[in-house]
Amino acid sequence: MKSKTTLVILVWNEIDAIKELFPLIPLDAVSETIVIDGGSNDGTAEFLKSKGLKVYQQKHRGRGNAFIEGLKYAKNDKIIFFSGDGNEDPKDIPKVAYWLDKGYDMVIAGRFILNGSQSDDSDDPLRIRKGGNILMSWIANVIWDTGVKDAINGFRGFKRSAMVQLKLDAPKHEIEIQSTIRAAKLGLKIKEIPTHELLRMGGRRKTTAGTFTLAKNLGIYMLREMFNGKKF
Ligand SMILES: Nc1nc2c(ncn2[C@@H]2O[C@H](COP(=O)(O)OP(=O)(O)OP(=O)(O)O)[C@@H](O)[C@H]2O)c(=O)[nH]1
Ligand SMILES: [Mg+2]
Repeated sequence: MKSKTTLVILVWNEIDAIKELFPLIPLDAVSETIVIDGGSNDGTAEFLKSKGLKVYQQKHRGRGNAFIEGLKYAKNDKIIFFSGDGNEDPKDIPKVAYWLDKGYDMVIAGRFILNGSQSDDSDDPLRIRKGGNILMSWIANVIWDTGVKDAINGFRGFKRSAMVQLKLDAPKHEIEIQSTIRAAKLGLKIKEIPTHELLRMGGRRKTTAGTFTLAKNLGIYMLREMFNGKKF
């Protein structure tokens, strides 16, 4: 059954991945699919437009801003964010929609629940990003009782009213942990479902920051959440 949900596909120069991924996305599981494009110049936007999708050009740069702008353009009261790089399993989109339909405020596709579940570290020379993600998620759970094993994965859905309450303002990759922490602070209903992160289907990682810089930036956002309480 079609869920009254908007699927927001986030892309920035993902032509190789999106050509392979697009046929696998279950568009008929949701009632609207839109694209937030971060300024592609490799034909990604044109390809998706040719498939009949509405493509919005991002006004402000950064993956966090793509989430924030996606919320504005989505027409439904439930919204799922999905990356167009092949890392996220499109088969899990209907599962996220299912739990949103069940009334959850935020549904996270978590990479660290299933045995053997992985996060794609293939572009991380030290292969430590998965460990870092698990550690950051554990810390967030200890401090804010998030109840989730993966506070960081971007593949997630929100009830619109819940996402609005979170007043998200992280411009880059810190948006996910900010949303998890704030949802926990507000006592929102969070569901984590198991997913397998797949390997990128092509192209390159968009963050130029290395693993340590990313970890530092996440840390800064976590510190900020320690001091702001519920005032955001
Ligand atoms: N619209 C938009 N999409 C972005 C932006 N930055 C990254 N993305 C997309 O978000 C998804 C994830 O970006 P990545 O840079 O691969 O980040 P990541 O998934 O954390 O990194 P990996 O673990 O290496 O895959 C991809 O589909 C990107 O094209 C942005 O500024 N705007
Ligand atoms: Mg990725």
